[in-house]
Amino acid sequence: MNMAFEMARMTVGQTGKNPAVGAVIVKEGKVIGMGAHLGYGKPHAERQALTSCNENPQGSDIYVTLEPCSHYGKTPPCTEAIIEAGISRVFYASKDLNPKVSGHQVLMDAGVHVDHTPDVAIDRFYAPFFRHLGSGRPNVTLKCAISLDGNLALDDGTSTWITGEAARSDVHQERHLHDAILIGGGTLVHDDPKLTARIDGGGDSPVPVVLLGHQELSAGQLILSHPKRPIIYTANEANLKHSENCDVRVGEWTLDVILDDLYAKGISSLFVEGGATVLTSFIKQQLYDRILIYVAPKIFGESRHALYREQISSMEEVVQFELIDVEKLGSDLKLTYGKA
Ligand code: AOF
Ligand code: ZN
Repeated sequence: MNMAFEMARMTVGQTGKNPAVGAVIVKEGKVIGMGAHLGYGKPHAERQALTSCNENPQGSDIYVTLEPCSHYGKTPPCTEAIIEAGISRVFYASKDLNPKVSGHQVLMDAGVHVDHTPDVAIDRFYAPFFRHLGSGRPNVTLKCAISLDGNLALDDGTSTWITGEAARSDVHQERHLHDAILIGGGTLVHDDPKLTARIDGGGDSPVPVVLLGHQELSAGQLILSHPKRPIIYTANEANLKHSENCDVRVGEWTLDVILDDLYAKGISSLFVEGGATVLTSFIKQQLYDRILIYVAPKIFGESRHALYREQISSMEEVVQFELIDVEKLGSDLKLTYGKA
């Protein structure tokens, strides 16, 4: 199961709305096949593992991180493949809360020995999958880098190199793990960001999403050479001239509707990189699952660039998060929060 879990972990960020799943087939104490679900619409982990078998899987055991599926989706049911292959015993870690899936029962009915062996770490691993499956919206991670005194920039707006190397590579790792990355028009114009994931060995860049409002996208912007086709939400029809390179969505957009729209396009996880106006809207509307705050050991002094752009005049209005994790990255801190 550990091997299966390792494969599932390696494929996070590349399966879209589907869960990352790993499977290992063992016969007479020997690993004879292994596989992972490598992409949305692609064969499931169990079928990948069966395809890779170097001997007849008849009478073998399969270890899967998630309950095998029993429905016709984009692929036929894994239960069928398991039964046809003559596998004797199925061990799975997390129950699939997808209402279409009842692999446990189907396998048992076919006379296969099925063992649900729950594992806290694997259940935690699937929590984001079950969350977006239930909500019908992408999981949202907000990210910002701040000074010790809580500012996103110096008073003159300078914000480059707030955090160090380790924190910056961690951000690229996070980008790699998300399906899409969202910024506001201000950040686009001010920073002209690439929005790619640059990690050792490459990285799978998230789909860039820009909330452009009434602003106009200019032809020289780096985002236009992004490996994935950008999605632009705008109220300005002039942006339709970029339709060849971007998915230009003209209308009066609210964040809820944008999240529904992104989910319909297959985005299951969204990384929001700012700026402050965008972050504030997501926080104010409670549209987030996690907030990552990278804190640099620097004082920016008095500045108009606070993380949250709303006046708070009483303790009742204070925004409260729940601390999930603290990590030291070089001389910076990575604070992970959830909703309180
Ligand atoms: C598994 N193994 O590797 C995956 C499973 O549309 P489909 O056919 O790809 O089915 C997607 C659903 O199947 C997904 O929502 C989840 O419940 C299950 N995914 N199941 O046994 C896998 N990826
Ligand atoms: Zn399946």
